[in-house]
Amino acid sequence: MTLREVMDAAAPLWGVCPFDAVSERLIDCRAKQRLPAGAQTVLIAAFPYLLPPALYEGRNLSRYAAVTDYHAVALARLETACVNLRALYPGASFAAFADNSPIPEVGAACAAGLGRRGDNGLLITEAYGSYVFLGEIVTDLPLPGEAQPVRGCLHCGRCAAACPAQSISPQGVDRARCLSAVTQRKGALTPEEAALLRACGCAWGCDICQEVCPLNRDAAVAPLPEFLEAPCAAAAPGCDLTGRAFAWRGRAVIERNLAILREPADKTEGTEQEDGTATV
Ligand code: B12
Repeated sequence: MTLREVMDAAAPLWGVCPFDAVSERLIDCRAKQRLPAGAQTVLIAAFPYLLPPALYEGRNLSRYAAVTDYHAVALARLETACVNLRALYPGASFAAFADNSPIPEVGAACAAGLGRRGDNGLLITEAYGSYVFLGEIVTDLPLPGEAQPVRGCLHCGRCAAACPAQSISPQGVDRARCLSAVTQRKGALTPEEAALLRACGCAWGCDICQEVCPLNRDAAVAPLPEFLEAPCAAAAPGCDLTGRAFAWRGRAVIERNLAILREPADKTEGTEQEDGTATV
C-alpha cells in the first residue's frame, strides 16, 4: 500500500501539516506525552458525520452526539492506518489522536488545506461543511508539504448573531459561554444557563452556529458507515450511555439536561444536588 492508499482508507478527506506549524501552539494535555520524539509531520483527517434529515426527527441531541462516539470510530480508523504505515516505513514512529490531542486540530486541518476556519472556530470543508470530526497521526517521518495560510470564512456574522449565549465575537469563541460547554458543565446550572439550554433544545452539545452557516447549506450527507450503524438523535431519561459522546461525563449531567428540557421555563433552579442526582 502507498501512503495515499493507507490514508484514503482511513478517511475521505486528509492532508499533511508540517509539525512545525503547530509546535508553538500545542494544547497542554496528558496526551502530549504520546507525541513521537522528533515529530515532523501531522497527517490530519476529517470524518464526516452528517446524517440524513429523517434520522434527526424529534432530536434533542446535537448532531455530533447523535452518532456513535467518534473518538472510538476515528481512533480505530487511525490505528489501522498506523499499522499499515509502520509496515510501509519501518523504523518510523506513528501515534494516533482524536480530540483528546495536543494538536490544535482546527488550525492543523486549515494548515493542511482541508478547509477554512469559521468565525465559530470550526473547520469548514468544501464538501461536508463543518460537520466533520478531526483526528490525526503524528509521525517523526518528514513528509513533503508546506503549511498553507489559514483561510477565514465569509465573516457574514450569522453565527455570532444566532448564538443565544452570545459566545461568538471577532475575538473568537468564548468557551465559558458557549452553549455546548454549558451542556457539558457539572453541577447545577444557573436559571439563565437553563433557559439557554432550553432555547437550544439540545440535552448535549449545540449546533446553532453550524445550522445558520451559509457554508453548511450544501454540506454532503455522506457519513462514515460506522455512524449509520446505531444513530440515536434523541436521548431519554435512563438511556444506555454505552458508546455515546456524553458517556464520559457520567449520567448526572445528561439527566440534569433532560430534566431542564422537560420542565416549564420557571422551574429550573436547583437542578442538581450535591451528590449529582437530579432534583427536577
Ligand atoms: C476544547 C474544545 C471545545 C470547547 C471549547 C471550544 C472553543 N472553540 O474553544 C467546547 C466544549 C466549547 C467545544 C465545543 C464544540 N466542539 Co470542540 N473541541 C475542543 C478541543 C478539544 C480543543 C480546542 C482548543 O482548545 N483549541 C486550541 C485553540 C487555541 O484553538 P482555536 O480555538 O481553534 O483558535 C486558535 C487557532 O485557530 C489559532 N490559529 C490561528 N492561525 C493558526 C494557524 C495554525 C497553523 C494553527 C495550528 C493555529 C492557528 O489561533 C486561534 C486563537 O489562538 C478540540 C479538539 C482539538 N484537540 O483541537 C475540539 C473540536 C474543536 N471540537 C469539535 C466539535 C465538533 C465541537 C462542537 C461543534 C460540538 C457540538 N456540536 O456541540 C462544539 C462547537 C462550539 C464552537 N463553536 O466552538 C471538533 C471540531 C470539528 C470541526 N469541524 O472543526 C473538534 C476538532 C474535535 C474533533 N476531534 O473533531 N469544543
